Amino acid sequence: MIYDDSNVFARILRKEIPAQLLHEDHLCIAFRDLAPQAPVHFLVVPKRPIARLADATDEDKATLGHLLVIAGKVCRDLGVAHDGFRTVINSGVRAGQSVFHLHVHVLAGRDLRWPPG
Ligand code: DGP
Repeated sequence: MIYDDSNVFARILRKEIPAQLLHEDHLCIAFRDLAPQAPVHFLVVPKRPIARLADATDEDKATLGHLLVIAGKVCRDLGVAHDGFRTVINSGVRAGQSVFHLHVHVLAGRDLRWPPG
């Protein structure tokens, strides 16, 4: 899929619209989800323009690994790592992806059922 940089996460990355930032480094940012599905719900978003996980390539390996490391770090910072958290990447319309800039959802702070939706 061709990356379209008018999506809302591209605009947050360009600081055109605000977000409740939890982390920023040279590869990614993490900020709270606008429509939280758990007491803690944040997104880890790479700075690289990747539309979907389905579009990731070998060149994205380090970035993708970094997103998961940061997911765990932010959970430790928020005090929810010990009790448990869930990471989710929706890739494509049928999986429920609505913003076409790859992102990792991180949910915590309540019991999470399995399988998800
Ligand atoms: P997905 O459906 O997997 O593409 O998830 C997109 C998530 O992005 C959804 O949980 C709501 C969140 N979201 C959408 N627009 C905004 C926004 O402007 N700010 C923030 N912080 N989150 C947003």
